[in-house]
Amino acid sequence: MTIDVATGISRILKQEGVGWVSTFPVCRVNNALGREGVPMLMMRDDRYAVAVADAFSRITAGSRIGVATFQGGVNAAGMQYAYAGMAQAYEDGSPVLCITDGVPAGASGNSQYDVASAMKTVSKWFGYLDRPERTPELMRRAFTMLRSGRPGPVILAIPNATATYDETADPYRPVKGWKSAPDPADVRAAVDQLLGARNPLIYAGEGVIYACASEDLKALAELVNVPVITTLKAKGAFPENHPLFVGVRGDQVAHYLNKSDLILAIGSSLSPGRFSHGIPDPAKKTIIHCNVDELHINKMYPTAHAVIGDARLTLQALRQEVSGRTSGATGGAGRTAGDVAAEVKAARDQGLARYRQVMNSDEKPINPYRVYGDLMEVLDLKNSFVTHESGNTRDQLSTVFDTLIPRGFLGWGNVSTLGFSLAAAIAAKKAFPDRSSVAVTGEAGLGYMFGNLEVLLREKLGITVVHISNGGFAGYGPGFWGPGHDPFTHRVLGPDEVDMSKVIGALGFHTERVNEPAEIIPALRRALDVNGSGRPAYIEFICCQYPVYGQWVGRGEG
Ligand SMILES: Cc1ncc(C[n+]2csc(CCOP(=O)(O)OP(=O)(O)O)c2C)c(N)n1
Ligand SMILES: [Mg+2]
Repeated sequence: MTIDVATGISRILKQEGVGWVSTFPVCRVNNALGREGVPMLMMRDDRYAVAVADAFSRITAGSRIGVATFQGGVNAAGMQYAYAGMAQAYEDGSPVLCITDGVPAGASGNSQYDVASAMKTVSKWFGYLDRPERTPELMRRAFTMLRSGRPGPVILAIPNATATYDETADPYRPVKGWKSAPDPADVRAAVDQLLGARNPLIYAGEGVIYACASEDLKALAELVNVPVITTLKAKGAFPENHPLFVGVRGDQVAHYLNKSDLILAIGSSLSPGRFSHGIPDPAKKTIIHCNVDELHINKMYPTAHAVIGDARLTLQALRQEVSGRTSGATGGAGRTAGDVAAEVKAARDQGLARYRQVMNSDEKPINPYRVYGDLMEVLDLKNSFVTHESGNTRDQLSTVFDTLIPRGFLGWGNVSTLGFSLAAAIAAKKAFPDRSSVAVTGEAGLGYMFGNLEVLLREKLGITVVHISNGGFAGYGPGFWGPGHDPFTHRVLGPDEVDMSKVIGALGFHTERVNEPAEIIPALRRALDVNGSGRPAYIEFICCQYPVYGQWVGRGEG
């Protein structure tokens, strides 16, 4: 049967289990999506269209692929605006599918902006559908890239959505996606080193989440009795109430990174200088780098041993190798046992003491840590979603927020594009409608969100935006003063001058403005309650400008 390309793409997306597509008009496949019954979540700008789909892929660990469409072609206004979203997805390694209009045959070189070369800089793979009958082939290839290997965005440009082809000539079958297991010799070498180390540390990255390997990570850590840190993006890959969990950020994490003689990195790129830890004194440590491909091996630090393969298959192989060598006795399988858990607890207690104190603070304006502590009290941490913004909320929450399930908290941002928290909270609501979904932001993130707040009302997305309202941009560094602070670009209108709860309330959100620490919990409860009936909420907490202590270990500028 003869169909057009846009219809073919819509049907293939349905075959691939895509339940909805986020978009900002116009894109020439959109009407076919509508006709074929694929719901569209219409955002209010192209960057957010990409960001919501990107976040959906992240939150579902790639098990459900987020798809975005936006305008491209000769008039690539949408694509140029979407570029920020794609660049972020590329930098963070998110398997999102972006579909856009391609430059039609005969029009190449017409515009100043060259679509193909721009798209290639922000994608794992860029496909250009130059003949209609290649629709199934390019979609197969796209889903192969999305479901196999190192995750990253795939972009498909459609130059002629109305061109037709015979749907029966090359029938589409969904793509499974494939994994690879590591070389057994590399596994043996890694275990030799691991069991011989005095102070090994597991450094877990987001690859653990994409491989659905949290249970395997826990089992390996317990088997070898080794403490665990996770990256910001992997926050929640390891249960944060586990006795071997050191942290994501904070003095105790720095302490363990410094004292370790061996780092077993799994599912992390080990890229320092952004919002992740570098490895101090790398020449004095043995770095075992387990990764899904070779891109990150020997990057920044010399890798002593690489173990290339899927994180789950790698963790299972490491476990099997360790178990095969020992009687399986607990307490360190081949290593001197020591009281690892007691040491971790002491280091955490010491590192977290100053935060635990302010999490109970009655000071006014409210201490932001008090909001985070109360948020933990109100939420069911096994059935909720929280995310941070760029700014202090990232560094503060990643230090203290206890995450008990994978993606109970979404850490994000190798590049931390302001405003992403709203996209993440929307995607979480779409992925897990029964979970409370909360975005915690400062005023800069809020500024990016404004145009898109209408979407929550239109789509009845019951999420809560928590605003740590402190009237300023902290910049990088300790907070609102000292090195890293930018005094000339700090001040914006604060809570004394603008009542954001009135502004956003006028849109139709449930809003509150909270000055009293004792009112934090009741206000959060009311917000989550109205969310239950599909109404979004915004709570403005009038907060003090409170410092962020400590650093990402070995981070560079920016
Ligand atoms: C798109 C984008 N542009 C610039 C930045 C740099 N940046 C990071 S945080 C920040 C200001 C954050 O201020 P606010 O939201 O008030 O949070 P606070 O510093 O008070 O915690 C800026 C400009 C960024 N992360 N993303
Ligand atoms: Mg602020």
